[in-house]
Amino acid sequence: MLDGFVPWPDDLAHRYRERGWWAGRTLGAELRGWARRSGDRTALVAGPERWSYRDLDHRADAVSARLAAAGITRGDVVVLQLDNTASFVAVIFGLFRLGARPVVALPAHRRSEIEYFCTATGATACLVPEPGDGFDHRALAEEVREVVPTLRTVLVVGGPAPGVLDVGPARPGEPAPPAEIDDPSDVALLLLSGGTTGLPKLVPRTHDDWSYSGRAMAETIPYDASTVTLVGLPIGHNWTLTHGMLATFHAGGTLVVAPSPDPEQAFGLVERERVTDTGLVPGMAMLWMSEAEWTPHDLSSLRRVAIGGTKLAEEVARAVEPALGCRLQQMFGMAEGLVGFVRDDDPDEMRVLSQGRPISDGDELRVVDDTDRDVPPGEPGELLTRGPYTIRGYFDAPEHDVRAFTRDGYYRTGDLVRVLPGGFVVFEGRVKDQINRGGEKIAAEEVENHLHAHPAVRDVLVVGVPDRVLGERCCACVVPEGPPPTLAGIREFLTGRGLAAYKFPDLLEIVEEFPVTGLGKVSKKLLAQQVAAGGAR
Ligand code: J2J
Repeated sequence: MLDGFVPWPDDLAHRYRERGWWAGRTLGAELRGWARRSGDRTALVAGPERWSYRDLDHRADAVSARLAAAGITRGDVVVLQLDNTASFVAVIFGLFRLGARPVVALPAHRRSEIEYFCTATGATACLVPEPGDGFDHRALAEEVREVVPTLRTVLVVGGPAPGVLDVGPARPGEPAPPAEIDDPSDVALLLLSGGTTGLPKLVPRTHDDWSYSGRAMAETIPYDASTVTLVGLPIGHNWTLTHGMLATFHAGGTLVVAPSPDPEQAFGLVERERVTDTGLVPGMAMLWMSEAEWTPHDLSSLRRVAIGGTKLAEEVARAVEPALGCRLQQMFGMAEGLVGFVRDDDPDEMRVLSQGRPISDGDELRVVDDTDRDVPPGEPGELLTRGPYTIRGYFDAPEHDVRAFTRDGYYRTGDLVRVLPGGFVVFEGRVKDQINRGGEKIAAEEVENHLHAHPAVRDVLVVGVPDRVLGERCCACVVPEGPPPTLAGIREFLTGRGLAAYKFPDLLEIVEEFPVTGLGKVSKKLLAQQVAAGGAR
């Protein structure tokens, strides 16, 4: 078992197994089962690659053997920073088989994040993409290796070439893969939390619980062997990995991986592969809707478009079905676990107004006020949740867990919601110190900590500003020290600090001081309101 993992209490674990939610199979074993069941069917399409379930199964074994030959062993933590490719899928299943746990990083992450993931977990290896998107991930990982003693191995993932981790099937004479791990209650991978603190927290997910989340999605949406899902958002997000990859494989469908969800890339694939399902953040859904009007591509295979990650405005929600000619599937979720969506046959008003209902009978939801008392039904409050695929603690973060979980194990989501009759959840806002920029989550404190080191910054607060397309943009409100910094200067400074660019402020407000509440406490809420109203000066 991974040190720093908080298991479910025995009685609940027992219940989850008894109900069949935890199937008792590792993800490596699941893949073997899928290959037995759907061997020749197409599991995966990505760029020039088109793999059957059997191909994927063989490649996962070959990758497991090659990782072992490169010195990566069971129990190791490995930072996986790959883009949307077939290789990603072969490698993650290779790691599952080997029992090495990936920290699923995003290609956008830079030194600040990668170094932290390695240090926090004692990672022994970084797996990076071949150069191609104008950034040298290998050089970055090598830099990190200089300063993180546990990090022994940096491997580029790609084709058969010296020093590159090949994802092709085993060649004659190659060593057999090591024995496969067989404990489904162990941690399979570490996802990244949206974060509310200076350093992002890691989310340990077990084979049992994570696999179940994908299976529960496949069963409730429902997906079947005719399902063809398209993943265009970064594949390293829990959403794309579960609603896209795992749920599709559980159903025996086909996963199509696109480099981006942009209509220019995606529409041709929808037509060619007869895509039935995809997931989009609201801003991208709006782009799909406007491009769908004149595209020469045939989108008629689409059955539903799942939209989530950040709140979908009601007027956009109402326009989705006429514009795209398929079902709107509002969806919510979190790397920590709980996922919900509206079903195809839910009442129209709920499909438009709510973000859906949980996928499992095992999901327990409470809505509470700021003293942790349940609010009356239908009233807004903070959403707390626990269940068969919601973590009981972050990785190695006992002090943070005291705040992030209740004593009886509910995760405090930081989301303000109302739960309507029928269990439909409506997202109303947030109590957590986070900016949701088009579905990408930014912990304000993380950016503030970096900006505190800027010589022209005496004090800084980072707040979200409403935005029609992204939902929110990121605004740095700076009390300057001497001549005020510029936005370009701040962004350059953060580049130098090795922060991922999606966290950079979009806006800069120079202020003399921050607004305070009646009790004299600095108020981010007031500051955000002032900025939104057209300036905080
Ligand atoms: C408002 N806020 C939402 C929605 C998520 C499926 C779907 C999404 C995620 C995800 C995921 C929202 N309306 N429809 O992991 O499996 C905000 C909430 C939530 C946070 C989690 C999945 N859907 N959110 O977005 O870990 O604030 O997961 O707590 O990135 O996104 O973010 P993340």
